[in-house]
Amino acid sequence: NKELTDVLHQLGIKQVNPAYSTGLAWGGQEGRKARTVTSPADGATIATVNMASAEDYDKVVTTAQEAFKVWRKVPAPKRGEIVRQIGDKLREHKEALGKLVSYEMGKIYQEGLGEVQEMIDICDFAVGLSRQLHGFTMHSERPQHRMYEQYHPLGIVGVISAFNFPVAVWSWNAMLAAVCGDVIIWKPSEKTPLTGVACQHIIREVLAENELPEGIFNLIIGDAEIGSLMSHDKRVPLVSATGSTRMGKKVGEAVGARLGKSLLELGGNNAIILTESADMEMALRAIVFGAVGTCGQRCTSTRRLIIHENIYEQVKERLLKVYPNLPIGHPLDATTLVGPLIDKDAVNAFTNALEKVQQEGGKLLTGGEVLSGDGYETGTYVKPAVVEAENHYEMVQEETFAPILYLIKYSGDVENAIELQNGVRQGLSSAIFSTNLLETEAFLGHWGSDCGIANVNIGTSGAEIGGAFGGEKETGGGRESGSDAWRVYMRRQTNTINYSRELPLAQGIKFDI
Ligand code: UN1
Repeated sequence: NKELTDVLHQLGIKQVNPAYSTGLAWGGQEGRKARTVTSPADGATIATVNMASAEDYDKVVTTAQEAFKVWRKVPAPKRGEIVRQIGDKLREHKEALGKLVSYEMGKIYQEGLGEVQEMIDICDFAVGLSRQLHGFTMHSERPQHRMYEQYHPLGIVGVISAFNFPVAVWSWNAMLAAVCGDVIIWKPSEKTPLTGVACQHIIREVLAENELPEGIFNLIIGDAEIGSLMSHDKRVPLVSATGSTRMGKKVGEAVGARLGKSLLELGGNNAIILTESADMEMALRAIVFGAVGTCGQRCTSTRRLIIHENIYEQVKERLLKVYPNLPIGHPLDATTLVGPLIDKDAVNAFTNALEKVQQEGGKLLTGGEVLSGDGYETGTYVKPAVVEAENHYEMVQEETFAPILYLIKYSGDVENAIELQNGVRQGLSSAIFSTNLLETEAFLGHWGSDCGIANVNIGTSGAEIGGAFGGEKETGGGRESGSDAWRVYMRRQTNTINYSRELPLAQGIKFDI
């Protein structure tokens, strides 16, 4: 595959079939499990990757600990300067990296580019932030005393990322952590390690040019075993994990048992509410992008549509016109809007969910087929599905990481729709399409949406990096990327300074010796 070879070359990955293990050792095969990475787009082998062993993990942690001793002493704005250089290199490699994301993960090229843009954006954000790691100052109750707080680097931040955003979610964590003075150990999904290797190449160059140790940003390619080592490891004060609720519970429990910090960004079951006053043209684009974009594999993907009964038939009709004509195909083909699912397991999850929801009484209106034939030989391409369902169905309560959109009817007041929208275990993203202020404010009010993200006249997916990203309930409660999400990557210290010659005690306590 000439195109892939060119892309890998541009990204500094010299061999097409390399054997990578860790960002530090790039070791050989001895004692390591090998994994063949194939593209969901055409099934071609991208690389054979050696998975890290427990010893590799240990080596990475030791190297990161050493690097931390250097990095934490670098002034924060100077750390920002390194992140600025990383952002510049990402700009240089945007097309190549976007292509690799698209080819390895299966999202369309436009979304691959979008993902790299998200990385560039968080770099810019982190550069500014590096001069704004602010704490408060307070007035002391004691005379000639001063109180203030400081934020200090935490140490090693473990990042476990998922296949669906193979590089962007790591960058949200890594770039903030880096300006905060932390060092990072990144375990990308074993399904998409090559994009991780490509990023590590970019970072290595920047670190070398600045004579900084590579252990500031570490990459470790491994399976759940490495994730478990990291979660139990006291040397890793913060573990940030993105993925399924099942995985997040394991990480949260292990980190919690040692009273470490975890930042969890887990499953979503995101809904769009369509009220009678919705602008239908706008809503339609948002719904389709949210439901079939990234082939339904975003944690923010639109999974449920809660529609007022008076416009229900109209919405259904419009969707049934659009869905059968969606261009499904190779993600690097410019006309494609729907690429493949990540692998056959994902296809099985898709078909099983459709089968089960129909047993529960759901009605499949369109889609659901696994495509075969020319261009679809991998068996990873499916036709996005629309299903009439009820909110309480077991399958509707689950997050199926595939393009299934459940249509749910509501009647009466918008509060009924909000109740349905909140009536799931997850709480990541939510949206309302309405031009009625009373409805939109009810949705945003304190008895409105219970999600971490609540949008008006915008879909559930495609958040900007400037806001804090994450959600409530089984979504895990963590917040990444913008706003003040940086605070979790630092340890907080309250300082009280006495500049008098007395030693008064707080609360007026008398204690004379
Ligand atoms: C994810 O799917 O884990 O808001 C992240 C969005 C993207 C990020 C999704 N900016 O859809």
